[in-house]
Order: sequence, then C-alpha cells, then structure tokens
Amino acid sequence: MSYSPHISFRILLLTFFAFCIPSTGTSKPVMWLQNSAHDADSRISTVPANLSSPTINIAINELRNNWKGKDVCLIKDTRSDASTEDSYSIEAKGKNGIRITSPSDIGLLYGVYDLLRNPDVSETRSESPLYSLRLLNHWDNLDGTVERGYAGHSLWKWEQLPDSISPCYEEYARANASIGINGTVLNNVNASPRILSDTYLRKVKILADIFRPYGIKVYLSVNFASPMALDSLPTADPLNEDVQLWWKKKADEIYSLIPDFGGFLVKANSEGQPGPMDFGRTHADGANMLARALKPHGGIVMWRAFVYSPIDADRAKQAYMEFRPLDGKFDSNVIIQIKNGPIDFQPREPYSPLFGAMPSTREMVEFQVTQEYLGHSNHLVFLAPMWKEFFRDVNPESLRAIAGVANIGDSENWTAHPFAEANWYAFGRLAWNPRLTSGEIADEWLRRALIDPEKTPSSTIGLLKEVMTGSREAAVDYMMPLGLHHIFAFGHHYGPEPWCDVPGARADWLPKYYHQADTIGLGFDRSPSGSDAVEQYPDSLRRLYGNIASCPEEYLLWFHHVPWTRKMKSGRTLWEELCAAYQRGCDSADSYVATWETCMPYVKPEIYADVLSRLQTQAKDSRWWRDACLLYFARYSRLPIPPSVGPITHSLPDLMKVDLGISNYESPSPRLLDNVR
Ligand code: BDP
Repeated sequence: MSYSPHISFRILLLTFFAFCIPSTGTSKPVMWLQNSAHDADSRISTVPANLSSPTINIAINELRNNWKGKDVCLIKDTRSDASTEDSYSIEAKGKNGIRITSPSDIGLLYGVYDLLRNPDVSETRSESPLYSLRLLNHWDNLDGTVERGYAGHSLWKWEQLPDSISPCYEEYARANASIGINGTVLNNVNASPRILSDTYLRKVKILADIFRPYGIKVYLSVNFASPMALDSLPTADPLNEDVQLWWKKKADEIYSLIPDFGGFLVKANSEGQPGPMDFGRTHADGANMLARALKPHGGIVMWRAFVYSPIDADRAKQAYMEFRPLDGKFDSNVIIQIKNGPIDFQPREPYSPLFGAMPSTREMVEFQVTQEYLGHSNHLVFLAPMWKEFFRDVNPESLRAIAGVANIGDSENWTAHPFAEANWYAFGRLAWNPRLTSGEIADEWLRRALIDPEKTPSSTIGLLKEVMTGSREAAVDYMMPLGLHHIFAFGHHYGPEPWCDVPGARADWLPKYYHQADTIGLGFDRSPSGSDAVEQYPDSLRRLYGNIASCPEEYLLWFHHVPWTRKMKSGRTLWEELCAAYQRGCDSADSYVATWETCMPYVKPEIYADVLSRLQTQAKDSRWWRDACLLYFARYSRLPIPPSVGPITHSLPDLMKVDLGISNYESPSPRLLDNVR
C-alpha cells in the first residue's frame, strides 16, 4: 500500500487558526450546529506535519469539540478515484475506528461534518457533490440594507472592515461549510460600482481570507458601467479597447489581493441596470468581455437571465426570447444563471423554458431562499418541496451550478424565523445532492436544530415534519392556488393586492396583467390561442400545458384563461375549487398553530414563543389572503362564496385601503399587521 498521510484521533495537537486583526461582537452558531456538541473525549497525540493546514485544523477542532465516539482517522489520498476534490468516504475501521478518506483537505472537512450529522457508520458511504459550484447570493447593499432581506441588516459590516472583524464571519463560513456551500456572492445584484473600488476590495479580501479555510470562495456582483462610474471612462461598451483594458486591470488587481477569487455575477439590462445593450451589443458580448478578463486567473462569470425587455411580449416569454438566439456564443467560463421559473420566484411557477433550450451554453439555476414572495420572515414555508418540484422537471445533471438568494442577516438567530434556517440548510443539502427528499432534509434539520430526538416522541417529530413538508403547498393554497401568480402588493410583496394599480408602473409589474380576471373567467392565456408561451417548452410539455383539458391544475391559471363555471377534476367549478383551495390553505395555517402548541415541552421556551407568535401571524395572514382574493374575484365571477368557506371577516373596501408602508427591506411586524388589517 502506498503512503497515505493520515491523522489519527485519539489525538489532538491543535494549531488554532488565528487572525491578527481584532474581532468585534459575538456570534452564536446556527441552530443546526448548536445541538451537536457532546462532551469532548480528547486524548492527545500528534498530527503529521504534512497534513496540517488551516482546513485540517478546523476539522480536528470540530471533532474535538463535537465528536464523542470511535477514534477517527483522516486520510488524504490523492490517488483515490474520487470524482471531485470535494468528495470523501466514511467507513468503519475495525471495531473502534472510523476512517474518513478524501483527495483534499476540504473533502476531509466535509467528511467530518457528515460524520457529525450522521454518526452511523455501519455502512460505508461515499459522497460527491453533483455541482462543483454551490453558491449563496447575498442581495446586500453597501449601506447595510439587504434587498428582500428579512433577517435584519447585512452581515457584512463594511464600515468596520478591514480593521475590525465580526466573529459572525467565521461562524457564517462554518455553517456553510457544514452543508457543503462553497461560494458566496457578497453584494446585491443591483450592484454599486463602489464594490470594485480599491477601498472595498481590501475589505472583501479580509472576508475571503476568513472564508478560505472553510472552502468558500468569494464572488462579487458587478455593475456593468463600473468603468464609467469609478474612472470616468466615456463608455462601458464591451467592444471598446479601453473598457476591456479597464476590466483586465481590475481583474489583475482583484487577484493580487484574492488569488482564489471566484468571479463576477452580473445583472445587466434588467430593471434599470446598465448592460451591453445600452451600447448596441449583446449579452454575449458583455459576458465574454468580463470572462476574458477573468479567464487567465481561473475566474468565471455568472450572467443572469432575469431580464425583460421593452418588447411587447408576454413577460414569461422574454428571457427565452432574448437568450436563446445567443446559444453557443458564450465563452466557456460563462454560466447563464436562470431563475427557476420564467417570471420571478412566485409561490408556484412552471420551470423556465430556458433550461435545456441552450444546449451549447452552460446553465445554472437561481433559487430564492429569502421569502420575498412567501410571507417574508413571518411565515413558516419550507422550500425544499418547491426546489424538488423544479428538479422533477429539469434534470439536475443538465446544470453546471446552483445558486440561492440568501435569507441571512445580522439578526441574532441569523434568519429571523427559526424555521427559515431550515431553508438555508435545505439549500445547501440539495446543492450537494438534489436527489435527497424534502422529508429527509426536514427530518435531519429538525433533529439537529430544533428538538432533542432522544427526548421527543417520534409522533411529534412526524407531525413537525408534516408541517414542514406541507407548508409550501399550504402557502400556495392561501396565496395563489391553481397557477395564479404575482397578485402581491406592489413594492414589498407581502400581502394580497389583486386590485393593485399604480399609475405609471409597467403593466407587467401589476397583478391585473397576471390574473386577467373578467366576467368570463380567470387566468393568463398562454396557450397557442393566447400568448403562446407554451411554444417555448419541449413538444410533450407544449401539448400538455397548451391544452386546457390536459394542463395540470396546479398550473391551470398560469397557462389558461378559464371560465368560472368550468368543471375541474374534482367535479367542482373553477370558482368553487378556488374557494376550496383558499379555505384549505387557511385550515392548514390554523393547524400549524395547533400542532406547534403540542410541541411546547420539546423545544426551547424562547424558540417556542417566537415560532408560536409567527404562526399566529401566518394564520391571520392566510385569512387576509383568502378574504382579499375571494371578495375581489367574486366581483368578476358574480358567484357566491360557498358556506364551507370562512367566516369571511374582512370587507373588501377595508382591505383595499391597507397600506403597510414598508420598504422592500422589511418584514411587517405582527403589531403593524394587526393595526392595518
Ligand atoms: C425581484 C426582486 C428585486 C430583485 C430582482 C432580481 O423583487 O428586488 O432585484 O428580482 O432578481 O424578485 O434582480
């Protein structure tokens, strides 16, 4: 057998990873890392010098603090046939030992986190992530606000960096590494050019240094007009040589500070952001120009497909129309980052037809972990089922990478709603292995983060798991059942406003554009006799979705304008079905309060009280949604709300006056909601 350096653990001689810069503030671990600590069983031995590295030291530290079991031996085997650097295997070694093997230090660290998650080594397991790029996207602004962030302010304390360092930074890296996330885009896609200034790059460097031992690379969102904003170039035309040189020099500067910098994320020609089309060029011209500046250093460009142009086409068709003609024109270090659905992170959307439509182009998916359209940090909505639904329709193997818009802020528990932490967790776990089921992930998180499995009856765990795995469907029911979409209040996207009208706003920012309610029926006709958006899907789906008789009911009002009295599969009319769905959503939200009350003995009192109050808000909100939508749509259907629904406690004129007065950085507090509803 050839030499494999290893570390044996009875062991511990730790070189602690230390920073010379002072730390500020305190930080407690995410919940899923709090409960794993056991009494340490530390017997001392030595670590082979050639295996010592900051990453290995973290692995050792994690074992020392959190593992009490058989001896663990870490083996770095660079000859292994493991498919990626990040892969590892865990096996029992004799009666008293466990062996973790990987070709890399980070693979060993991932193996340690896996062992802490699942100490059962009765069967050998080998793990390898499906994606080599597993990224969080922070929509954090340099002034500390977070676009669509509902967990406080930004984690990044830009004004304090680089001189003072919050301990949250390392705890953040640890949490991410423990679920396999290996990249982070630090700033909002609506990017300030200042992030590329020398001052900010020095701050970014500090974060990159902290994250590196945890296997996390730093990326930045860039503003396409940065050369104009930062250095007064007269243009940002990607074919202009001075512009190209500017980006090349900027890339050189970044890599001199951060040698393993990941690359750029770009929102161009979308919602007022500058882009190559401002200069008569294409997305490919713009993306390739940046990609060529990064290429010598090994960096990539993630170019977003969230665009909608001024062309007069159904908004659901626009990204496909703009990008598909460019297939094959992007450089090899460009990946097109596409939101899961064709519109915008709605509670339910069919998958974006751009997936699979560019066979000669690298594609990645963007999910939204933060709950912009799903009750912010007030509602319990476990998102794994939504992401699994996407992977049901889009083969995970066809994608190159995965990104999730983060739901993390500086709130004390990281995500504000304790259950929102499960979405961060689920994103990481699915980014590693999209084949995991929602139930498996919910179970894992519950046992690690929320309850002590040894003291909690399995029936209680089962009920909580049911709440989690059913919660997304419940939210769809009480917000936008049967394929309805985008009937949110303008701006903050929290409550219902199907009537919303904002003078001067783009038509496709307004609910009426999407629901198309009239006296005949409800829904957006995207069939061949309507906008023909179905034409962008592969043949079998085009036929399935395009025909009102075969279209799955969950997408019915997405693809069809359906008469109020049309019979549904249940035998009910559309109107009755809509009423039943809203009521079902309310009943589910009520049942979550009741289920949670039975959990009181098994969760920490402060978490119990916090979740209870949020669930009560969610239940009230569900009735607000039901009453607003049904009373409003009844004006068009001219049909009575059946007695099985309700009691309807609000009046439509009152609901139409609701104005939360919040920005897109805030979640409404329960008090505010009580005052306005
Ligand atoms: C929408 C958000 C907006 C983002 C935009 C994007 O409402 O705040 O800037 O997406 O993804 O969902 O660029």
